[in-house]
Amino acid sequence: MAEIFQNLPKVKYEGADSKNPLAFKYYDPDRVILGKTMREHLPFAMAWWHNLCASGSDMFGAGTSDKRFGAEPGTMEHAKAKVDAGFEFMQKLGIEYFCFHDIDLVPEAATIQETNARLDEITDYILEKMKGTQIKCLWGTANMFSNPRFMNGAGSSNSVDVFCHAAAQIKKALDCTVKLGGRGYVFWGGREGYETLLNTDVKFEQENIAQLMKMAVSYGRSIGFTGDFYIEPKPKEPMKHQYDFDASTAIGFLRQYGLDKDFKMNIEANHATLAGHSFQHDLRISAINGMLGSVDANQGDLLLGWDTDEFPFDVYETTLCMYEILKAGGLTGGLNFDAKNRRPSNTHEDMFQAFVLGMDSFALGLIKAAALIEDGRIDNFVKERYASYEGSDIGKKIRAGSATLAECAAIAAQNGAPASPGSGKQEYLEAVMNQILFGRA
Ligand code: XUL
Ligand code: CO
Repeated sequence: MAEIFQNLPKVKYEGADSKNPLAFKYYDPDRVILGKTMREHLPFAMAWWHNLCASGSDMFGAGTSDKRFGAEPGTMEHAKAKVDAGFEFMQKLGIEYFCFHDIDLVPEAATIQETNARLDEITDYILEKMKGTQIKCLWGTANMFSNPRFMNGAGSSNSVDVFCHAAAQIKKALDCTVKLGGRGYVFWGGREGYETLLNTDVKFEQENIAQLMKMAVSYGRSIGFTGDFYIEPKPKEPMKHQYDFDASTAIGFLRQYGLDKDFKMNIEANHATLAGHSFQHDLRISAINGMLGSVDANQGDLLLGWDTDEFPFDVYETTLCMYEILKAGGLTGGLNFDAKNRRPSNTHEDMFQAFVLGMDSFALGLIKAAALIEDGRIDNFVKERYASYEGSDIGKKIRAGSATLAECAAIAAQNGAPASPGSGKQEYLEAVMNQILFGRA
């Protein structure tokens, strides 16, 4: 097999003093942090779509980067060249997982049968490539948003024919995910929403989305899929309003329709910020509900109102993300770089450097999150902040769910005006964060 990324070496850990742009400064896969190796803490994944398919085109101009990998786009030869490129890329970066949509793998054909035959061929090819490597599938999904048939949604479409087409795609994408040993299966409802309520029956649409998910669970389990299904919340873009607005909304939806045992969240940083939350917020909401499954690890630009899918460089954010993940006991999924190079960063070397940046940002975030936990000042402060509950009989009863309103009222009357609940000490805690992050200057 001819080398595709010639002159781009295997990326190694060289340490924080290295100035080699193609070396890791912080990601040292075998380094042990809080009892596990960095490799175990950080199951990094490559997104097939951004890394191997997207050439940087936008609504104002054509692509700027060459993703032909020596073959003509739109052919099966190109589909295989992308597999070759992807595997060489992952092996050179030491990435152990990949994520895909059905039509990232092969060009869609005129009929379902023909597209499925192409998917059979390419997944055979991928399976062959996986042999003798550490590379595994993190999750698969069906693209139910690009083709014009999905203009009014997939599960939420007004057309039953479109609904059935979506079902066919999910069925095959699940087959492919199971064949490749995927840990998870994602639903991102890009077109599951509305532009105007004037033409939309929200209840009808949400019930249909739930039905489609139930069918997927029942089919997936019938073919031996034991992993998690994920909802990836996003509030808007491409639709004006998307039903899976944020983690809270998606969790409520799953519970309403009895899907919460089979589904978890796939939280994407830039989706959380589009919903007006921090990344940490949606991670925390998922974790406290036992539904933090996987993460799409990217970063948005808060000056822009859309999904920029940047490679993460903000270590404050990666630290808070890894803090949530460590506190939740780790991920059953992984950290998928649903991220793309900026359009002017258009060389193959830029693809490598983007992953070096992303992986190092998360490695540093992990190191710093572990340091925050070991330092203990933040945890102790939070524990102390709620101590009045543990420290009183009525507090214990409230926590146990056995107190009544009348009892609380009697205690309030007996105690008189409450003492100050105490300072929130936000500035002190932010200073602790900075001290842990930057240490000695
Ligand atoms: C879109 C997005 C998707 C999902 C998979 O914003 O994040 O790429 O991750 O469909
Ligand atoms: Co995503």
